[in-house]
Amino acid sequence: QKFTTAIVGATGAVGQKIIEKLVERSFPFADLKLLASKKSAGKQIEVNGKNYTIEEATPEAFEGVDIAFFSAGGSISKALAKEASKRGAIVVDNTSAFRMDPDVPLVVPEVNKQALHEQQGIIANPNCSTIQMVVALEPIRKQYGLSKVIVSTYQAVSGAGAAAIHELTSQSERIAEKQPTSEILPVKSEEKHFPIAGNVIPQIDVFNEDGFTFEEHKMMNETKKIMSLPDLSIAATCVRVPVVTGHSESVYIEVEKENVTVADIKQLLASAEGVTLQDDPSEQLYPMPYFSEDEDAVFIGRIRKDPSSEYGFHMWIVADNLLKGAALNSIQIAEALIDEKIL
Ligand code: 11C
Repeated sequence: QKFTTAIVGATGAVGQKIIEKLVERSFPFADLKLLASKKSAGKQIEVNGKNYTIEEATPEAFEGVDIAFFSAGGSISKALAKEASKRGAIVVDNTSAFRMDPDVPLVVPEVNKQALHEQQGIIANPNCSTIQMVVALEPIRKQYGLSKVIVSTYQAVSGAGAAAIHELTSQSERIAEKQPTSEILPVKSEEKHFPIAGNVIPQIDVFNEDGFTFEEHKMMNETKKIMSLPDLSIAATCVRVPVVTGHSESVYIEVEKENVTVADIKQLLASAEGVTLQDDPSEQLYPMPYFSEDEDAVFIGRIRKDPSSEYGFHMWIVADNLLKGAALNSIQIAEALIDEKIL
């Protein structure tokens, strides 16, 4: 069976990766509808040797569509996702528009594939920094329980879009001048902007009244929802670093069982779905974003026992934020919908 597949935001960074991955993974698409804003309508994109014309994303464009990947920003998803599902499509939404809606499953297939059976037309793809963390935490939770998570992120600029990538690369070329123009980071709509080349910025998205940013809230709330752990003790600090692609995370966890060793955790993660263990200090083997680009796996290393907590462990988690953090996870959701005979 083949499926009429739409991609909303086909010209964007994630949209392009979705197209690449659909082809690479031989996703069974029959017709492909590439949708974008009016500005991009009429442009041609070649997919697997065939030319497709971009159409404007309108409610009517979803007639006959079986599955629609949305990656064009929250306001487009809010305007069109329900229109698509009303016309019979299952929507996999890559924005934060519906993630915390109790009627919308928030899915990372390695963790909570079963939640897909509760779908009512829209499935949310989590935030990139959340996805890579829960892939690492779920096997540990299953085996040893999980009571606490403290995460600090080192997030690549591609998470903030093509303009942020340009800001980093153009500032890097002129780093000696120390007079960079900054218009995008940390948040385009904010009053102040700061250089990212030669800097780290402890702000991703806007601040909440409690002093945490929206990105930090996403990590905390989405993790609880995906892992079905509403009472999990979790806190996040999200930081932008001068890396183009690949989010890194320093994660402290506490397990519930006694006498768990580093060797136990390494053994568990070595065979965990979606994980590549890179952990050998004697060989200087640990994950780095430079080497995670274009890779599907979530890389884990630097696993250590906490010196003062019987239940505490530290680890370092890296993944390509545009792939497992976005395009790849969306397609894995669609593949799981087919496997589970929902699509
Ligand atoms: C970043 N995590 O790195 C953000 C990008 O909610 O899907 C992803 C935003 C989202 O800036």
